[in-house]
Amino acid sequence: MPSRLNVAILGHRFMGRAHSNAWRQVGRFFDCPYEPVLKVACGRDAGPLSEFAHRWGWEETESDWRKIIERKDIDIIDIALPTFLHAEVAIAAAQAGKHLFCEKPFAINLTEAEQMLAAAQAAGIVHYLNHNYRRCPAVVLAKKLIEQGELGTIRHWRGAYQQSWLSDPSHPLDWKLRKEFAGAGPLWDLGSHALDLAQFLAGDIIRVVCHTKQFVTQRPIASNPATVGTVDVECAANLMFELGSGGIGTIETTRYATGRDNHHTFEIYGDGGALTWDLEDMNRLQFFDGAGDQSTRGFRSILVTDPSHDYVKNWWPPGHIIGYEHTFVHAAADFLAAIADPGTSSVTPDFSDGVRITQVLEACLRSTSSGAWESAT
Ligand code: SOE
Repeated sequence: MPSRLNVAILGHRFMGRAHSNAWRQVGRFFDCPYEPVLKVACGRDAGPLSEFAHRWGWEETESDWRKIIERKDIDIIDIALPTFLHAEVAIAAAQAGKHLFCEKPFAINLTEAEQMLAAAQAAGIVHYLNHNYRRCPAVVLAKKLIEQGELGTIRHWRGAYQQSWLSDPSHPLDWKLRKEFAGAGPLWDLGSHALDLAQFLAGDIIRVVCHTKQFVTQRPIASNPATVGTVDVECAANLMFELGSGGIGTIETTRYATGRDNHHTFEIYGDGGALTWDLEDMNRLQFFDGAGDQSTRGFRSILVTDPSHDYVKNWWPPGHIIGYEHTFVHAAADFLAAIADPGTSSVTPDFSDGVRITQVLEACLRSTSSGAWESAT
C-alpha cells in the first residue's frame, strides 16, 4: 500500500472539480508511489464549498488558505484559483515546502511568474503547471513523431483556441474579463495553452506580433444585472510568431467563435510530413507521411487508443476513447511520480515553462501597443 500524501485544494469551481476527479481517480488507474488524500478544500463561499467537499470527499474545509499552508500535515497545494491569486499562494506554499500543482495561466505578469519560479526552485519542491493538453495521448504521439524526424524541419505552425461562451452579450462580467484578475482575455486564458503546445512540439518562440480586438465592452454585473461593468481585456487576439528553429506560425484565440465550444487545434507542416489535431476529437491525430508511397499519399487518421501509447494502457482496450478529464489524471500520476523520484522523473510543464509562456504573452501585449514585432526571449 503506497504511503499517503495530503492534498489541499484552493478553489472549487470548474478546475476544482477536474482536479478533485484526478486526485480521486489516479490511484485507481495508475500504480502511484503515493496515495493522494483529499484532505482540505479551501474557498470563500461556505455553502458551495461545503457541498463541493462533500461531493468529492474532501475531509475538511477551510476559508483561510494561509492556515492550510502553515499546517505540517499538508504535502501538496493544488492551486485551482483565478490567475491573480496564483503568485501570492504559490510563493508562500513553496516557502513552506509544499509541492505545487498549479492551474494555468501561470501568472498575471512576468514579474510574478519569475518570483514564483524562484521560490519553487529555492524550496526544491516539485512544481507543475497544468497545461494538461500535453497529456492527451495523441499529443504525446505527435511529440514522438516529431522527435523521430517524421516531419523533418518544421516550417509552419497553425494553431487556434476558439470558444463561444461570450457570444451571448448577456453573459455577466466575470473575473476572466478583467485584466487585474486575469492578466488579459483569451490571449492569456486560451493562448497560454496554445503557446504551450506550440513550444512543446515546435520549439521556442523568439518573436511575435499580435493584434487584439474588443467586440463587447460592457457586461451586466452578476450580483446586480441592472448594472453593467467594463470589460478591460481583449475579446480576441491573433498572433504571428517566429520559431528559433526558423519556422513561422499563427495562433488565433477567441471566446466569440459561435459554434466552437472548446476548439483547440494545431496544424504542423514540415518538409517531411505534417500533423493536425483537434481537442474536440482529441483521440485522433492526422498524420501525413511525406516519405510514404506517393501513389497512396494522404493524411491518415490515427485513433490513438492502442495500449502501446503513453497512458492508454492504464484505461481501456483499443477504441474505447478517453476524454478531457483523463488528461488531469495523467498529470496527477506524473506529478506523484516526480515527488517520489525527483532525481529522475520531473513533471513538465513546470514553473520554468510558465515563465517562458509568460514571456511570450507579455511580448504579445507589447506588440498590441507598438504594432510591431517584439522579441519573446
Ligand atoms: C476557458 O473557458 C477554459 O476553462 C480554460 O480556462 C481551461 O484551461 C480549458 O481547459 C477549458 O476552457
